[in-house]
Amino acid sequence: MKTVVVTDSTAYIPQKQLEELNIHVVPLSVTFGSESYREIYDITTKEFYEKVKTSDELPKTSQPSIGDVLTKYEELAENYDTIISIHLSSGMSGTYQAAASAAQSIEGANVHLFDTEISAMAQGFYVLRAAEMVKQGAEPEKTIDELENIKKEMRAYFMVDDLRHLQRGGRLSGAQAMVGSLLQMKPLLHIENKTIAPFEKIRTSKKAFKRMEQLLAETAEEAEEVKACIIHAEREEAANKWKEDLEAKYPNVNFVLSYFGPVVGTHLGEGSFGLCWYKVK
Ligand code: MYR
Repeated sequence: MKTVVVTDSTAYIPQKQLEELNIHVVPLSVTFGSESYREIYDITTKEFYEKVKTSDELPKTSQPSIGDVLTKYEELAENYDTIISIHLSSGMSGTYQAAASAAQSIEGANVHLFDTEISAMAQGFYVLRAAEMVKQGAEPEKTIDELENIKKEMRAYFMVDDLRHLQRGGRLSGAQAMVGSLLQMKPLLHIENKTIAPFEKIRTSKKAFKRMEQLLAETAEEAEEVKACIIHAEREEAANKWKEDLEAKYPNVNFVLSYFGPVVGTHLGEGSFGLCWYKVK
C-alpha cells in the first residue's frame, strides 16, 4: 500500500517540511474585488497584509472547488493508492465538504478524510504527525486513530487586534450580538463546536497573553512532553520574543513559530496572536 498525505493551504506548513515529508497542498484563495489569489502560489503573506492596507476592497476568502481537490487526488492516484486528506474545520469552511465530494468521485485511490475542527498550525500539527507516521509505514487507520487521540489533547487560544474582521467574515459563532460589547476589549477566543467563540472577556492584550500562558502552564505542569506553536499575523518580532520567554519557562514544551497566512488573516486581521499546543505524553 502506498499512502500520501494531503492538506489545504491554511495549515501554513513551511515549504521545507512539505517537501521533506511529501505533504501535498490544495490551496484556498483570497479575493480583492474581482482579483483572486491562491495562497502560497499567487500571493505571499507579506504581500497580502500590504494589499489589505492599500486596497479599496477588503478581502474575502474562498474554499477550493470539488474539481480543484479532485484534480489533486487524480494526480496523486497515479502513484498512490491511499490518500489521507486533512483539512481545516468543516464548521468554518466548505473545504472539507469539497474534499468529501471529491473523495466519492476519485477512482483508483481510497481517501481517508480528517476534519481537524481547527486551522492554522494547530491543523499543521495533525498533518505533520500523519506524514511522519506514513513515512514510518503506519496503516492509514492507525494514523487516523492517532489524529483522533491528538484531538483530545489539542488546545488553541487566540486574540485579535480588531474584532471587526471576524464580525465581517461571519465566523464568530453565536457571538454576533456580543460583538459591540467586545469591540473595546481583547477577548480571548477559542474553537467551540468547530467554529470560533469567545473564551473569556479580557480587557488588555497584556492580560490576554498572560492568560494564554497560564492555560499552557496547566498542561505543561502535568505533562512530560508538549508540542506548542506561537502564531502571529505580521508580528514576527513580538512573537519571537514571546517564544523565547516561554521557552525559558517551560523546558518540556517544544515551541515552533508560525503565522496566520492570507486566508486565516482575512478573518483574524493583522496583529492577531495565537497559542496552540497538545500533550504528547
Ligand atoms: C473559506 O472561505 O472557506 C475559508 C474560511 C477560513 C476561516 C478561518 C477562520 C480562522 C480560524 C482561526 C483558527 C486559529 C487556530 C489557532
